[in-house]
Amino acid sequence: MDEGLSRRDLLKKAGLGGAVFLGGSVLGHSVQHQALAAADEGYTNPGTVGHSTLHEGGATALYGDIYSPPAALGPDDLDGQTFPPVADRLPAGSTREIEIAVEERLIEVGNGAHVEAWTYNGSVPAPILRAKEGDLLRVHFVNRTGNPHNIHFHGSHLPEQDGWEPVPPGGETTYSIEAGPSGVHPFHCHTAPLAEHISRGLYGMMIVDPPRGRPPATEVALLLSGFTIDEIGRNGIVAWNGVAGFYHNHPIKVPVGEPVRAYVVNMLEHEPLASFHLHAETFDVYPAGLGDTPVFREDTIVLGMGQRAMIEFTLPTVGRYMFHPHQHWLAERGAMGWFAAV
Ligand SMILES: [Cu+2]
Repeated sequence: MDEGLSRRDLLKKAGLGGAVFLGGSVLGHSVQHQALAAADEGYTNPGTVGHSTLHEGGATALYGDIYSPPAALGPDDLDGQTFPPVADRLPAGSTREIEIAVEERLIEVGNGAHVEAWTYNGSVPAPILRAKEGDLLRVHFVNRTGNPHNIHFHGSHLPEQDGWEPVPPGGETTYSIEAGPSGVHPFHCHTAPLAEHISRGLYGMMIVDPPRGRPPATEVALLLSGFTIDEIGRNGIVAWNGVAGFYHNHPIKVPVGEPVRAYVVNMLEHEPLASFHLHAETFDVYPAGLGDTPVFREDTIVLGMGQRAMIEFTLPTVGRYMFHPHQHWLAERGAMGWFAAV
């Protein structure tokens, strides 16, 4: 266990040594995003105060101390999880080699809240995977822990490549999966007891692009999950992309008047249902990201465990648009966030 590593170090490490598609960047973010960040330098959420006040006895943090992000995390430190990598252009039917190692890490999921996590490639959630429909994924899996683990992908693939069989400590295997259908699919450990293996951090999302791609948009990834803090079987912290309150303190900047596409995944263990609610605007919903026409339009979608959606919207005026699960006890444990249309 690398107890000396901060969350920031881990994210950096994941960016350098995480799952790698040969010929493509996994954790890069778009040029467009960089331009937005530059245009809105110094944006802060006026409703949030630092944690030090709380430690000195003043209960001024909006949702409590551990529900704020670690003090060491800066506004850009979650970019690798927030902005999915752009799919590289390989010929149709290409093979992508992916390395995934299970490692134990002490991670900081909220301000001062540390979790003994089981991770894919050092981060929770795992680095985002991206492929094109029909690509052959060769997933080289190594278990560098003292417990059995594995990796099971949602979507369609051969049943013998389904990843439910445990890989023993020190063991390795290779899964061969044809990416598809196009959409957004979670992957997670499927070793018993499942609730523990998932709530300790073994999950992530894979975005599968249709062969001809999708229309241009600013793309955002939002994976909801939870962490055990003081009571087994209960989410002491609930977070988007693994860090409590991150998007509350650091709104996700998107361009005003331009299309936004968000991949929203629910991996929240111990809760029968979660949801995603956007304030002040509605969005088109593609359940599981399937198909190329939206199925309905909403401002709130309900997601069971493992369910996900691709949503598309345009924020018409400059301002902050709140998002959170509409189960407010989940929002208040760290899953509040904002889009900032700039
Ligand atoms: Cu596991």
